[in-house]
Amino acid sequence: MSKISQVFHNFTAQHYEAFRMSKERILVIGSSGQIGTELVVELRRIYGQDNVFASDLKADDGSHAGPYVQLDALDKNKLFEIVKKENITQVYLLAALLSATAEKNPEFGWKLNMESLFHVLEIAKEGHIKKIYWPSSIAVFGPTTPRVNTPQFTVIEPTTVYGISKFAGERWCEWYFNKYGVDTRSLRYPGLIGWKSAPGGGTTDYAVHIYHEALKTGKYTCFLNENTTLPMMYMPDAIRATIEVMESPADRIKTRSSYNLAGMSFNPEEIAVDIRRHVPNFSISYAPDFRQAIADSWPQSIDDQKATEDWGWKPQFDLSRMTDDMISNLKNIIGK
Ligand code: NAD
Ligand code: AKB
Repeated sequence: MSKISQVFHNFTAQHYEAFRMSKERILVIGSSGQIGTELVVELRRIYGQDNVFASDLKADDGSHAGPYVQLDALDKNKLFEIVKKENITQVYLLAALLSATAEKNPEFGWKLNMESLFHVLEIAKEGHIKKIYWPSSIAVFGPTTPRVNTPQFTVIEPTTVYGISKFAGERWCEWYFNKYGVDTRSLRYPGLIGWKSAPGGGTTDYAVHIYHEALKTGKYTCFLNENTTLPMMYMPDAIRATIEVMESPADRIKTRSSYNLAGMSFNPEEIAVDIRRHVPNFSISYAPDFRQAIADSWPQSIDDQKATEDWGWKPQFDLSRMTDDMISNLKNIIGK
């Protein structure tokens, strides 16, 4: 069995050989962010370095191992130019303002999150792109949604700018699929946690910062209160889910808005207790800010049965396995 197929349990070595031979040309928009940094590496491993184009608003800092282009996702002409010039077949659109940042800049949050999606959907509708990945979020849910084991199909009344934009985006993805056959795929990610990249302005960011601070200073002040249970996922699971949903045969993707996706659920006190297995004197204090209200409007846990049934989703990391991996990798970086 190849190394890749050991990681991606859904696919065999033959699948990966087929992906490598498939001549896919992939553009990742927003590639310098928390997810893009890791996703690009994985996509390049599967499809070949030269077939995966990283792109971001940020200028090329020379750190990219493969092709990189500076691109504003709001610039449709330049986006179209790149798609045509590089024969792009798949776009992963990751550029967005996340929950906390969008709440502070609602107009621009709405503009970026919606217009960038329209540009990609329109270019796909005209037949220039075969497949689109666009992430949604647990932020689509609101205070009227059942909070425990939130079902795939339920009341959806988001109360944040970010959640409203994600919900609208889900409806547009489904509409472009139904109306024009655009092959849109999407996951409602929970809060994502990884050691390779920094989070970009969300309500769940504390669950990354806490590991860094535990190792650097032995203490952390959390902007959510101790009982705030939220759905979370370790980045290797999220990257695997993303590539699995994109590589599943089209007839297995029965939900064209966005799939619920679950990994684990915990609150700040529980993650602190788990970190103490490695850093016994770690202390946590609480100073909830405006992000508390956002977190209080989101689910505590997610029912992702549909993703399991349709394309075989299964998470691999729970809290303790994630903590072990985060701490051992961060120790190498931080030098403890
Ligand atoms: P991030 O903020 O870390 O990264 C976003 C990247 O997009 C940044 O590198 C930024 O420079 C870039 N960007 C911003 N504006 C741009 C523009 N106009 N043109 C091109 N690039 C631009 O975000 P992330 O955490 O990597 O999230 C990626 C996607 O996944 C977003 O749609 C987000 O809503 C979704 N998501 C993330 C999480 C999470 O926990 N990280 C959870 C749910 C959903
Ligand atoms: C955020 O907190 O905004 C993101 C998300 C769950 O969408 N991490």
